[in-house]
Amino acid sequence: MSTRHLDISPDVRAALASGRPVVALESTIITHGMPYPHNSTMAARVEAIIRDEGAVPATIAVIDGRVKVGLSDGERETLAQAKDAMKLSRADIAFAVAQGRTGGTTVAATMIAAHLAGIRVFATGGIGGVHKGAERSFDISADLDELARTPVLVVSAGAKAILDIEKTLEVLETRGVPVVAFGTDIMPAFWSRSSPYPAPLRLDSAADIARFFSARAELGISGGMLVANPVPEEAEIAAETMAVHIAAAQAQVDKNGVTGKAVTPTLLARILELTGGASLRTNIALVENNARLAARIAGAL
Ligand code: PSU
Ligand code: MN
Repeated sequence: MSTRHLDISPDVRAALASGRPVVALESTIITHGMPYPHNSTMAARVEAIIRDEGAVPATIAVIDGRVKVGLSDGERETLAQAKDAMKLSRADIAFAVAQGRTGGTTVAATMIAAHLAGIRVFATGGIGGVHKGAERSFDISADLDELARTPVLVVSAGAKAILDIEKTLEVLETRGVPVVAFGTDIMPAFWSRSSPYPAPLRLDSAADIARFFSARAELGISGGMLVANPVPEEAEIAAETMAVHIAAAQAQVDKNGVTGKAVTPTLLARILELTGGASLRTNIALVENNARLAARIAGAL
């Protein structure tokens, strides 16, 4: 393991050296998850929220072959406007490094870079997981494998409701990834606060989550864990409303033969259209909410 391909920003480096809390942020949500300029304002807001909570944000991306841990305002804006950015996961982050390319890092690739830099807490919107129809398509996100192997705590709003949440929970359990719902007994479903599935574990404070994470490490249990933080009530879209749009978006993806990396961004973009922008507002609200909790957990650690 070497950090020779990493550029850690001065403020992130200083925070890590002095043991102050740092929260990693992904960038596929910037390059592929939201349209410009919403992606740009979201990315800046989320960083500000983390600073307000007394932690230092470290947005992670690959720019011209360098793994950036902590972006300048200019770099963040360049990424938000980039038209040819790759979507980088475990399989291809090193490709982008070797070829001098630029890309947004998924949950999996962000975990890899965060761990290399020594960051333990990471906030995102929703993780990738087992797609609906995976029994035919075999489409299971590399995020799940990464959670099983890399010791980073990921705060999300659950698995995106475009996924098969039940199968996603099964895979996480098999791979030994704890799923902790924050302040609820029910697994949240990204745009909605609830799903038909009970949460595997529940904790009600950032300090309790930090203690759980530390206990895992002390027991020598490898890998990361997932915190599922329900979207704030005022930003929620009812699960029944979302189900209709998700089904329509999924049908279109199936009909058009969309596969691989393109599936998640295509579904998200179609759902944005179908909800007339409401899904985007909710997505932004839940990312902000996750950043706040992640900063508190990082503080508690
Ligand atoms: N959550 C969002 N928007 C996104 C993603 C998550 O609110 O764009 C991204 C994350 O980067 C996640 C990726 O890791 O989608 C999953 O992609 P795939 O299903 O192809 O593994
Ligand atoms: Mn996939």
